[in-house]
Amino acid sequence: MNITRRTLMAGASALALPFGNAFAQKAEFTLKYGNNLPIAHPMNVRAAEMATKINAESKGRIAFEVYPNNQLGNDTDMLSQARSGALDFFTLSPLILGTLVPAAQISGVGFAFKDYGQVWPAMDGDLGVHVRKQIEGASTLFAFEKIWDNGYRQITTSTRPVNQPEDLKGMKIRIPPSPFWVSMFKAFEAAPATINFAEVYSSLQTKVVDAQENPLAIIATAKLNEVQKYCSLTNHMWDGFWFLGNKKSFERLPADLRAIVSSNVNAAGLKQRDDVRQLNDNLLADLKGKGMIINTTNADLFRAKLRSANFYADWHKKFGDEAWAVLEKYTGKLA
Ligand code: X2X
Repeated sequence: MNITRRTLMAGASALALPFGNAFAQKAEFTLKYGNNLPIAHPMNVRAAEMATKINAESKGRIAFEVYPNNQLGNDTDMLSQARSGALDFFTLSPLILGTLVPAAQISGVGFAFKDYGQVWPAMDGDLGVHVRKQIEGASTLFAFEKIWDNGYRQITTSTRPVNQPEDLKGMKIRIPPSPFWVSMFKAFEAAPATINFAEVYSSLQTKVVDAQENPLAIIATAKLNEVQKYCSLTNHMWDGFWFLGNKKSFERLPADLRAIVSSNVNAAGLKQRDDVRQLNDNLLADLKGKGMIINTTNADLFRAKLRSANFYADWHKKFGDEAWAVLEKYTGKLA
């Protein structure tokens, strides 16, 4: 199904919330999945489709319910709900998951993946296996094989464009709650503030912070262009969303139902990747048309700044030689 930008923006608003609970009354298992993204984002368009497929393929034995857009609370709230089993599934950036499983942050190393030709072989290959093993070993959670996409992150501000690293000096920039993100923007000598995504729009609107960084699909679907003037294409990191499950909740399902959920979550993830890439590749004109001033940047300058701040060497030490070697197997030498 080829999702055009217009269909995406229009179609999602027709989705009833939470999606998928038409079957709740007679289902044996009601499964709740929460996320932090706007309804119009490809994550929720594909999640709604996935819920319908799971409910139908299980012949109504499962009622898979989707709670989008921070309906169940912010990322910090939903992570603790998923850990306790109050929430069955939750999609979360590997870097925010780093607050619980530090090793998971390795996929977000700044300027590591040159392009998607390096991202998917790593995340569907040995790096993904390594991270998923760490998640299962260190928490009550597991991650499905196919990570969902967020995209390459860009910096937006209400004050000035970011043309080179020096422009970040002292900049009050919002970043997601993650030790990795803090260290990266401290290496740029910015003034990072960790704020959950649920509070980003209001924090920018009230000038608690002057900047934030996200892929274009999120800037557009969360309407951040309404409170941000400049968009600087830094592509400073690739980011994804592990589709996390509570191990105990998932094990309560019989094997045939676990198989239906797994195959549909992974299949939806692959479709969502295509949608996100298509959207991220085609939103520039849209955002320009909405008044954003867009500039490109030279990644080598930002990479050099991170190197001079020992960012790569420090995180190499934190992740360890073995994990770093797995990363560099896909990215080439980083420091
Ligand atoms: O919090 C963010 O910036 C977001 C929406 O990209 C993530 O979930 C990491």
